[in-house]
Amino acid sequence: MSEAGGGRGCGSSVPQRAPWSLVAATAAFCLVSATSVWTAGAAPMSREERQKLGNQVLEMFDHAYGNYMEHAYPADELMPLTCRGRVRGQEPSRGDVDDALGKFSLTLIDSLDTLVVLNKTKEFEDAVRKVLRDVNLDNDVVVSVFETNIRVLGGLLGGHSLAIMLKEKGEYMQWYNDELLQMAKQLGYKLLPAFNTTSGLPYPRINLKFGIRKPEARTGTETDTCTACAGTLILEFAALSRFTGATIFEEYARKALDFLWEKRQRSSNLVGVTINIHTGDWVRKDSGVGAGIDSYYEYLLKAYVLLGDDSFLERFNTHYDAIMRYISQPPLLLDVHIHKPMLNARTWMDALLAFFPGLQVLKGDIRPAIETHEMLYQVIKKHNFLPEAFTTDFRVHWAQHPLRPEFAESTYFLYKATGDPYYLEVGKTLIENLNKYARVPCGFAAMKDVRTGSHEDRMDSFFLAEMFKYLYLLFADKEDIIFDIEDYIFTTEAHLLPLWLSTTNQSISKKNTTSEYTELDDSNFDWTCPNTQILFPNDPLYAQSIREPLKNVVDKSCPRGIIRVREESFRSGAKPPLRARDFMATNPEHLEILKKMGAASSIDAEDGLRFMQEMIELSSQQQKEQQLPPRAVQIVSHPFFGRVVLTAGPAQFGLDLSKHKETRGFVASSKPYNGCSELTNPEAVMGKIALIQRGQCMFAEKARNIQNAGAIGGIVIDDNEGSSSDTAPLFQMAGDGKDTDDIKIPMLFLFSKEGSIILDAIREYEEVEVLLSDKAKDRDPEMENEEQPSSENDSQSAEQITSSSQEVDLVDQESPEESSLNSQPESLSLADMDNAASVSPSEQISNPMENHETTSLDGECTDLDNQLQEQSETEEDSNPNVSWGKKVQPIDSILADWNEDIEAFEMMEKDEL
Ligand code: DMJ
Repeated sequence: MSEAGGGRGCGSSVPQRAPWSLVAATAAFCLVSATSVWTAGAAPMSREERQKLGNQVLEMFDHAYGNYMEHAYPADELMPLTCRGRVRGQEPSRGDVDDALGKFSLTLIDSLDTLVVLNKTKEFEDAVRKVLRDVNLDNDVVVSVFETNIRVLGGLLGGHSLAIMLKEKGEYMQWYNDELLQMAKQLGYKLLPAFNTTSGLPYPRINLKFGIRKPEARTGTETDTCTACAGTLILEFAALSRFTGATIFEEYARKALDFLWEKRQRSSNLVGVTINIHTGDWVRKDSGVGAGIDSYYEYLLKAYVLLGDDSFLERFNTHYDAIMRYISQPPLLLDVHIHKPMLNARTWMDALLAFFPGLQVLKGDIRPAIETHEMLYQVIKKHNFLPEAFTTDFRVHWAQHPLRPEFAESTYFLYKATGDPYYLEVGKTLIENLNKYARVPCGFAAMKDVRTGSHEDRMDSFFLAEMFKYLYLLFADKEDIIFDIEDYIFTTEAHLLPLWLSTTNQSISKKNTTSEYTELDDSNFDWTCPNTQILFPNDPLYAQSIREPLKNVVDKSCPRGIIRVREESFRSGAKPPLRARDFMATNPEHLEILKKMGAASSIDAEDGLRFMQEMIELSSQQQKEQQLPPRAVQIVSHPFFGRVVLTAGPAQFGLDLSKHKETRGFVASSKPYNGCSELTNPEAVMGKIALIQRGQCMFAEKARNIQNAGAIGGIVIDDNEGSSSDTAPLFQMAGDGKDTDDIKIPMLFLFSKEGSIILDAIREYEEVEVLLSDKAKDRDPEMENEEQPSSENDSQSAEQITSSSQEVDLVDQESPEESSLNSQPESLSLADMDNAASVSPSEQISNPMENHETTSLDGECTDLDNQLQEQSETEEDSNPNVSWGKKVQPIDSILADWNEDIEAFEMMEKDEL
């Protein structure tokens, strides 16, 4: 494998072709790729086994891509549960997530270079022809500038990069004449009006047809954008400029980056999550490496690799130093305040930060990469996937998982850097989990709730752009790929850009930029690469020794306070500060402490700030924990075999599925369908699970009627057409205000969209069997034994592959926290109150304010926690930037700070990733 080459201090002078031409985005830019030197630790994986896994990835890609092309194309995305295309405007809006959809066959464009990496050259050629024939970039639709850049512009450029590579090889794409590049240029010009701000930061959204200014544009009034949104353009825009010679794109992207750099918080060198595009003021002053900022950092380092411009590396190193000083609390990465970087801003982490270990590998900082990756892997082992957000004590904070690729990306980079076969085993687990829990007959479905295993009718384009690439490359040998992957760099969407661009059309570099990098003292910057002999000092067990102490980090972790605790005052005998979780409004001593906070000294002010933050976090955590634990309706009969899991709401009466075993049975529609009177078809529902339509009488009445007819359970389907758990909050079906003890059968509620999946299945297959439970069960042989031996299509052959890969016992893997969660009285979250008001009086829902319980935060502390605690003490003691806490602030400014922080917290709670 190749060595890092080029650049300052990395062993050789600037090479002829590209500063990092041997670096390869596929391996650590500063590391010798170590795949061949590994001799001990995790058992090596044979070539045969790696090939088998690589083939499995190919088959999975075919299943995802084939179903998209067959059932969704030319729509932007596949809806894998209903097996059709997602067309914006035809489905209920999902908010910001829909801004990626521009009616431009997003998944096809995002998949282009994946086809070549996976050696599907013929399919690539067909796909390029389809893009050129069918895709229209001039639709009257408002799209996200960031998403359009990374997925569509990046997809077209990645496609072009590999098209010219193939053409040069002389076999495929001989007809190709830069058509994808022309489309990319057209799109680039469409995005440029977004940069028409005094700051040079782009508007977050643009209308593809009307731009920003025109009244028809329906956009252009936004004032804020996220840092990643403004700072993740340089690779695509510079590539476009260098491919075409049109310098304007690179100039605009550089200007936006320069502005962000200017606006960094000068004492911490951190950036906030959102910024005002006109004034440059930070709107959200919390700072992490995940949602909202992530790829800004990624693009600084990769811009240096691709463009060879030192200023990007200087900036990256400055930020990286700040990240490692404040945000990195190994193995955690926790958001902090940019002005008060020793204050953690959250008690949870988001799934997007899983890319960071991969970036650390590219930087050459392997130890923390191994640590964070291992922590994330432990979370995955607990929940099968990385939940969108999880707390510092590793409980689920947001339970969705839209098949994000970041963890696979980091796994790949770590494998390339360490050669440790452990990472191959990690990849194997990812493959198994995808097949076991996310695979559905028509593609792969996002997880709606990793705790119940329920699905969402969603397969994002990044799943094809990134996940399959990284998984395939993880198991591939050099000869398995038809070109040298190390000649390219991965964009944040894993699109490939050739490193030779660094020496093409260079004249625009630094033109019109305001970079101040020359003024910086670069004595702290890493200009040299870590020596792998020191990192792995003849010790192939190096990576393992870093992982070992973290093996039980998730299971045995202790809750961590949201603010690193100021320990020195305890040591000097002072009373420990009042913590929000201990506060009692009836305790006069507590009230006295509260009064003092913020008034007397900076220490009290610090306690006050912590207390307020904790209160907000605690209350939000409590709300979350009391949110309704959803139930699952799992279709277990052919051809679903347990693969489709629908999110259902429970009832306040009847059999409680969280306490009892699941109920399994065939479904039958009741007559009358509303179930409001004695059933006229008792013979049809006897011993089955009755389907009843919502409305016209109380839920309990429906339940009694179907129970009297002999049903063993009931599913109420919403009569409000188009409703879905994707867009409406779940609620629990209330009783009728009387004694409902007579109702013994389980009752679940499905919104109309989920209900129609069952009704469609009945129409197609007649006999449909479902499992009602609180958590989807792993497929068991019983679910499988009806499977057709002769596979007629991709999905069936795919089922066979997965069924042979693992059969798992029906073990309930519920964690103690989850079981306490599930056993809590069910109630709506406060956020659901508005919606509750619209529920008809006959179908009341429970009062969220009743049964308000606090989940215990106590837990057994591990050595690691103590170590972490000690580490934070040390950091704080030695950190020169903690001086903010040592000044006495006037009360007004403290209160203003409090308000600012409270607002920031409130906004964070509303976050969408
Ligand atoms: C991708 O679209 C890109 O990786 C982006 O930078 C953020 N994450 C999504 C996938 O999770």
